[in-house]
Amino acid sequence: MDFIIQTIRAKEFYMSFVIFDATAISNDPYVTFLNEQFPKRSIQVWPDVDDPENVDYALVWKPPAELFEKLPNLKAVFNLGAGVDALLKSNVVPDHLPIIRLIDPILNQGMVEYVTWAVLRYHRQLHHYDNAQKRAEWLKLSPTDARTTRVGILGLGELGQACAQALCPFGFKVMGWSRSEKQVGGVDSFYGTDGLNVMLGQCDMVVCLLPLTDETQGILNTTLFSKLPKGAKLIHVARGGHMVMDDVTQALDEGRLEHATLDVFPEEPLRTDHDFWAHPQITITPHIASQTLPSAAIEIIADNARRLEKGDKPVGLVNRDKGY
Ligand code: NDP
Ligand code: OXD
Repeated sequence: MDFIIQTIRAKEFYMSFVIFDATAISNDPYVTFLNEQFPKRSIQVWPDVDDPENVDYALVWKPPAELFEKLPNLKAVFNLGAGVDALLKSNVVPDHLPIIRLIDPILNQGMVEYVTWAVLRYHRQLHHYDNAQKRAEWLKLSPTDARTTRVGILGLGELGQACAQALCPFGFKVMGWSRSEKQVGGVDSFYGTDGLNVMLGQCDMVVCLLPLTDETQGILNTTLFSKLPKGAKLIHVARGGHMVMDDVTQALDEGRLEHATLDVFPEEPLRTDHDFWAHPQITITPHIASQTLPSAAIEIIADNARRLEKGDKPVGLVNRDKGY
């Protein structure tokens, strides 16, 4: 046993990491927390890499192709976020390398906070009170009943399930749609095309938490909106590519959608002259529904790196065929 532990420690001693987050203000926090986890190991920030042949693990968000061309002996790639659509689409990661996405309770918590805020805001009609305040109008609306308010979540994975479970205690009727059937306490599970149609017909609010894949690209379109009860609300926190923007505008104009809370857009940042910014029935946030927290992410990645060194399966291994 001592020998095994010593072998693992010895292997860890040689573990070497490269970090690159294209959107981070600074990669320093990742370096600091990784150093705490693996003191004295080689931790470098791309492109300043002294010994490219010896790098074992890359921690990346939107990396350049060159990174993979110049690091020939990588053992695995850690995605510094939950969604791997950009990484898979860029096709830069060699086929033989495992990609591990971020499954992190702190990321779940961030999404739970955002989705709960958006659902409660609609439930308590605060979007109407926000607009009334702008008109200096003392508007008093009839109260709504959580027990008759139905929330449907597209994507009942890590984030979708966490949000569904957080909404149940408020008394909402919570439903979720996924590829496979789920057993989540208090949540009605729907799957397949038929399941989607049945669920949509009952959604006063629909939350999108699907991964962006060939199958889900453009799913938030006129066809989907036409299946919702009139006046439904949309909370979109997945990826911009799910949403057909003109169809959102049309659904709002026709009253199919009453309001939309949008965190993600096909082109980010959203153009400053885009109509959505001033639309009275749209709330915009700049892709912040849940952001990777370096301290938390590094704990998860370090645990996974140790698993890989021991020959164990990491948590969050991406299925490239499925695209998530
Ligand atoms: P998961 O992979 O854990 O869950 C994805 C869910 O979507 C699963 O339930 C899966 O079904 C379902 N699904 C996938 N494809 C289909 C399909 N064709 N039909 C029906 N259901 C489908 O992902 P996460 O919950 O971790 O993350 C979801 C997405 O959230 C990420 O991909 C990312 O785009 C987005 N995100 C956005 C953030 C933001 O700040 N706005 C932050 C973090 C993530 P099954 O379980 O049956 O496979
Ligand atoms: C993610 C994101 O996928 O921040 O983690 O969008």
